[in-house]
Amino acid sequence: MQYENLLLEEENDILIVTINREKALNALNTQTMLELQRLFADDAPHRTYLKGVIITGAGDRAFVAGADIKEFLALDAEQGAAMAQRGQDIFFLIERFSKPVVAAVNGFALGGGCELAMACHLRIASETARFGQPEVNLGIIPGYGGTQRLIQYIGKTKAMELLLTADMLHAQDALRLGLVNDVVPPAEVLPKAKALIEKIAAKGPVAVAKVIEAVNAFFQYNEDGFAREVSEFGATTGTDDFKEGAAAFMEKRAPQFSGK
Ligand code: CO8
Repeated sequence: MQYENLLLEEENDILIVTINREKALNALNTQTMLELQRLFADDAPHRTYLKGVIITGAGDRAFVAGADIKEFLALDAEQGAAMAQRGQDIFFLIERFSKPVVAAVNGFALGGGCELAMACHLRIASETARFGQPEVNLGIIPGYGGTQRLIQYIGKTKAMELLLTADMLHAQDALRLGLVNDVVPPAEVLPKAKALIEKIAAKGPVAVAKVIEAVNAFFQYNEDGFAREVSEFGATTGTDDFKEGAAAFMEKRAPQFSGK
């Protein structure tokens, strides 16, 4: 299969997927999301020999700096909700993949980027990584599962603070809070992610798949929360606040929100 925005390479039966839009800090545009969908729905499941998958970002600045803000400027509420639903469905494919999926977080993991990392089973962060859900800066809320998975990983207290303030976490704080599995120097991120997958590859493959299913099942009661996130995301995309927040980002200025 052909991919434009994903670089795929296999090394020792580990699939390394690089989100390759370095100039836009690897922001997830529609094409990239479609390619992630194709990869996890139609391609990777047929590579039955794989030990696991690593997802990382091109360059040394960003894992993924979010959904591509330039693409969703003109969305109305209905289109916004539909886009959030599609994104959630794609991230569920990753979360439910039967082999371990490790995020190798090499820089900013913001908004949809933090949500992508959280949909992976494990996260190895570079010392330079930064995590956050800055959507409120734009006048919207997370739409790819961030309001649900952030609570699952770090608890309601800190999740509420990060979602409301848009503050970013340094890698060591992400480790302390349980958002990531390990923090290593930048050059060690990929080797560490590979070593983790190699370790798991020595275990029983059926058992590994069943652990993933069983752990995911613990959170099923939260699925209403995901649906609520979709509808609330849709509601925020239709607002003047979002138009102003997104315009301010593009014009590199502070937003003046009207609350409408
Ligand atoms: N989308 C599009 N372009 C982006 C994004 C993004 N999320 N992030 C960065 N870029 C672009 C910048 O516009 C800039 O492009 P250009 O060179 O053409 O001006 C380039 O990448 C480099 O960025 P900066 O110049 O801003 O680099 P800095 O080092 O000054 O800042 C930051 C780095 C702090 C990461 C900054 O780029 C930033 O704040 N980015 C936006 C982060 C953000 O708000 N992310 C959340 C987006 S919303 C989201 O993810 C919602 C998910 C759910 C969506 C549901 C369906 C629609």
